[in-house]
Amino acid sequence: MSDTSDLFADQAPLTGTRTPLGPQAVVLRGWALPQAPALWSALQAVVAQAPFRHMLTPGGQSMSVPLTNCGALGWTSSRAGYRYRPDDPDSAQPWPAMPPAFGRLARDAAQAAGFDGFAPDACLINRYAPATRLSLHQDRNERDFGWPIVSVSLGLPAVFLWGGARRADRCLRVPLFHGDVVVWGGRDRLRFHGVAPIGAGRHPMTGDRRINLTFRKAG
Ligand code: MD3
Ligand code: FE
Repeated sequence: MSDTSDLFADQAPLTGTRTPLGPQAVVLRGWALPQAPALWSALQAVVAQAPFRHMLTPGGQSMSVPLTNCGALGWTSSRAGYRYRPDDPDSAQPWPAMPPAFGRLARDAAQAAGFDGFAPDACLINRYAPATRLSLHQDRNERDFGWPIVSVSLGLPAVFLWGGARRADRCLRVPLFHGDVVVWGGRDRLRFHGVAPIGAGRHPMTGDRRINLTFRKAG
């Protein structure tokens, strides 16, 4: 487990810049920084209603990254497979509503990246502890791949792995910091991607965690 505090040193001068990852994928550096405290407090209300939990993979393993959802639909994994559902399987209640600050940020970031009219109905929330990772995968459980995905990083930094159309394609390693927003759409929507093991560290807002919000139009 590497210490990533050195990564923080490079963060401030990047704020406000754009890092293109592909023809239709871009990192908006620090885009969410002004909203971060509001996002954090809205998140506390979401997790009070729908706590983070380790879901089972279709193969029966416990996922190392605990997750929860808000919005009309939530992404779930179980022995039966991956699917979006309107209810939290743990409580049998609807997922918490999408906080207005979440929906606005996702719409505005999508627009800034050239995708007008993005109205996400699902927000998947991943929580990473140091040493946890997300292995290479594609996101293909959504109905219409024409809509982009918007991701917001909070807390500890991560190295995002950005691959190609095939699993074996080489990955670009992209550092993502607190407040960074990434928008992926069009031809880049089905690329393989993952998250390298999180390094040890402490962030003033999240403690020793990284939180990632991913906004999707799933239904
Ligand atoms: C690129 N989450 O939940 S963010 C996921 O940081 C996921 O928690 C990562 O991959 C995380 O599925 C990466 C965003 C992300 C989401 C969907 C994508 C990147 C994507 C779909 C296509 C290409
Ligand atoms: Fe993904």
